[in-house]
Amino acid sequence: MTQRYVAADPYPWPYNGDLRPQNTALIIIDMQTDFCGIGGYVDRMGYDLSLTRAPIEPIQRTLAAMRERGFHILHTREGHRPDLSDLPANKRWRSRKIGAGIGDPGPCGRILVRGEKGWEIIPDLAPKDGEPIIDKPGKGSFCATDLELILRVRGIENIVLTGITTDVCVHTTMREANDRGFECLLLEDCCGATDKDNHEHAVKMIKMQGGVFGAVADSKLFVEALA
Ligand code: C5J
Repeated sequence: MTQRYVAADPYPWPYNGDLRPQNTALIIIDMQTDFCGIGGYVDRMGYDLSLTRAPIEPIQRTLAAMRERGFHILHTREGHRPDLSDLPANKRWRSRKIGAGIGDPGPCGRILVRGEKGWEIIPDLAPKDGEPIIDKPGKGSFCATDLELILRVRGIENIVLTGITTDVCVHTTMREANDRGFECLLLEDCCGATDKDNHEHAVKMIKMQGGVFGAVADSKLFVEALA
């Protein structure tokens, strides 16, 4: 086997140098209008959209490089059934408390409800035919979804994580994947949070204990390693 590594922190990734399109997936998490578009959930909560929009271009470049080389590409969307039967009462209560009630009407339709305008993935990162989209009711992409089954059926061992938000859905997904034995890499510039410090601390946490959840790199280093 030809070994291939990304110059990641705190170790060259993947740990065994087995980086191939056949065993490696890019997961793009929740790049939806609700998290990075005007009038969406994050905007309604009053956060600075430039922070959650910052990863759009780096993800576009990474996505193009990985599509070109035939890597597996998956997308996720956070959202709830229109009847809200999968929305825990405490999640709804907390979102209403901050003025952006999940399920309530807003400029982009009902907030975080499947089928609404705000719930759609932004056109800049639109999925292509054949790229699975995982609809999830929670923060982690493995909770109440068929993501693990799809990854196992495809023989995926390595996961490259991108999307928003670094400290919430991306981190939760990375932890879930790591616990299931997947070898994870987070691309720092391909993620963003509603708070800059939270983004930085979330990245730092990955690297503790020798890479407790995996490793971190930036997209330039990653794409160079694919060349
Ligand atoms: C949040 C997410 N932050 N996609 N969702 O509620 O991170």
